[in-house]
Amino acid sequence: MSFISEINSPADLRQLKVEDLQEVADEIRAFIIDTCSRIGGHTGASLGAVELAVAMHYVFDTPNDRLVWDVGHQAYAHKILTGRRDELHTIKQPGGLSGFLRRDESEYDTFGAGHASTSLSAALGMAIARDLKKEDFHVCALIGDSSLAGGMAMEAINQAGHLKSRLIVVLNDNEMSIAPAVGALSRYLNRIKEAQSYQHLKEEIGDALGSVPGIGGSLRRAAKSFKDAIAAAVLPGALVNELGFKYIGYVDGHNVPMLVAALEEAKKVDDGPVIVHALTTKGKGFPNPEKNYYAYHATGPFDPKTGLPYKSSKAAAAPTYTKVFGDTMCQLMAQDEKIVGLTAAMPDGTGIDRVLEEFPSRAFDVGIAEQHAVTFCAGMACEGLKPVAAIYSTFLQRGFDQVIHDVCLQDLNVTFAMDRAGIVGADGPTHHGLLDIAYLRGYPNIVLMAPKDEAEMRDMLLTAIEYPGPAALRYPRGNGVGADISQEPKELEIGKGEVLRSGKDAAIIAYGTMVGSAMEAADRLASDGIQATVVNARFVKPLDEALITGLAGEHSVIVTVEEAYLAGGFGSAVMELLEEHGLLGDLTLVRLGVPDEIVPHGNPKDLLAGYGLDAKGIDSAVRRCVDSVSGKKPDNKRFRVVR
Ligand SMILES: Cc1ncc(C[n+]2csc(CCOP(=O)(O)OP(=O)(O)O)c2C)c(N)n1
Repeated sequence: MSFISEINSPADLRQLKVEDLQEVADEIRAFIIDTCSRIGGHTGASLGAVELAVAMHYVFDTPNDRLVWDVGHQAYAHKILTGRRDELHTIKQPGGLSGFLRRDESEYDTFGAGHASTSLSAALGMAIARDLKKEDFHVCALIGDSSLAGGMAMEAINQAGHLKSRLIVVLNDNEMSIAPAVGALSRYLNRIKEAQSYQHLKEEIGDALGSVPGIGGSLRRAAKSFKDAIAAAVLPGALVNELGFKYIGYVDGHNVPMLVAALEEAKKVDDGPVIVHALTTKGKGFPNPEKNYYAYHATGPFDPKTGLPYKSSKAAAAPTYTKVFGDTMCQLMAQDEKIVGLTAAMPDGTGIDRVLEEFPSRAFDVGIAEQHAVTFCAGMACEGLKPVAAIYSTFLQRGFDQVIHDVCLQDLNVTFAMDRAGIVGADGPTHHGLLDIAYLRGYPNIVLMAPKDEAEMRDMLLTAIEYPGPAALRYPRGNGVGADISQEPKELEIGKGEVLRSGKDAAIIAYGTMVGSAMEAADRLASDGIQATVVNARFVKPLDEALITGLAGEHSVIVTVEEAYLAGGFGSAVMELLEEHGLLGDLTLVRLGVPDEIVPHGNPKDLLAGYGLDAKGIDSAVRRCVDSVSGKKPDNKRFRVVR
């Protein structure tokens, strides 16, 4: 490591000669492979952007010039170059570096991200602020080819071309999203590449035709005009120039001197936005000859020599919720041809990959386009289909207005399968799915539910599909609890909870993932003579009104538990219901959930325990309330007690 051990900031990098930069990139690549082989991470995405990071920090005077990375998952080389080399081994680890970019982590992280397609809007905002303040620096956004197809990026391109502000966009084109890139834009980018190759060939072909004896001249003229028409249709000019962008490219995105030259050219464009089209290979240098594109995007720990993942020594766990969802979709789609399945660029993450394979005409990957995905489903529902949109809880935030305006307002039969609901772990604040209850609960028509285990998830999926209006189910990342999933899915009665055990001292009403912990807490309490009722709420909308008001009549302590933000969440819904019925008077109501703070990345179990969202935490909350009510110990105000 002759170069990178000496690079503690981009200023150090800029001391080097251009000829040395390829070596710097090679060292960084080796460093990333070594680090990720031990701890995993966004290995492939970051390996593909090493040379881009080196060239950008070399050409631009960072942090004075602003670099904006889209998503930020591919920016490990950027972290290494900006003073975080020695901490890279902590990336995504509890207390360690974020897996994405954060303004509070480094002055070089000019804009925080984690969700896709935001970079162009943010960069354009910075460029306009610069112009208004009459300052002078470059703003350069790096965006992947799939994120470029996201609605926000398209909207930003539209405005950037119109404003004519100085802005540099580097397109990191690897023809990949997490899965292979989809959509017409991706085809268009390929056609640009083909057209450019054609430009190089054109003269040669023309010469060859011209040499045909007798008719060569006219053949050549005809071919030239025909081919020029094709070229005009596909060269970047047709889209990019018309929209006010200059175009530089394409360039080999793994050739640092070439990238440096292209970016230097881009810096000279002072009358509007310019796009530098760099071709890269995702997972460049990854030590596995077998191309596995999912593994290339992000990996767990792997053998740095073979690239093969280390085998887990853990006993075979229950299947993941994701897998059970995908399998159940296939089962239900085989029985009902009106059901269609959809993902927004997360086929493997949502289990829709199997659906795409088995039902290619009734399954869609729309790309990074959650807003479109929701309204696309609404349209299909208008025509009598039963669309199921499998979108992570955090990414459905993008489609909020579409859920409200296009689906709920029109009471359409669309099912939202929200994977990764709750605390997701290493991906952290941008990816935790803690808000969906709050953002979906406030509008009429939608049914909201959460299963206690993977078997109930199958029932809920069928229930949601058969419900004639909008319905959403939330379920967590990771393995199920090992429930028996051999039974056929059955429809559940909408708005009916399930009493799992009865006790006189307190009632614990749990939603989704928290049901298991509530049952465990009840066992612990029972061993000390405290008898708790445990309810699996199943639905937050509509709530089981009869059951919950009944519980309030029979218990002086009610504890609600949810893996979500408290504000606007499940407990709030229960509190509102009790308030409407005038039942809060003598009741001690405690809501357990996530308080009003940013939840960091970390081990989900530990994070949940920290918020008292495990058996121990629920046990101690109930115990304190029961003691306080019985006058044994005064309440210490740790809980929000409503009297
Ligand atoms: C709104 C949103 N939807 C989905 C994702 C999940 N996601 C993270 S990276 C990624 C692929 C991005 O592809 P591209 O922009 O081409 O960059 P690459 O990873 O190929 O460098 C996806 C779909 C996300 N981060 N944000």
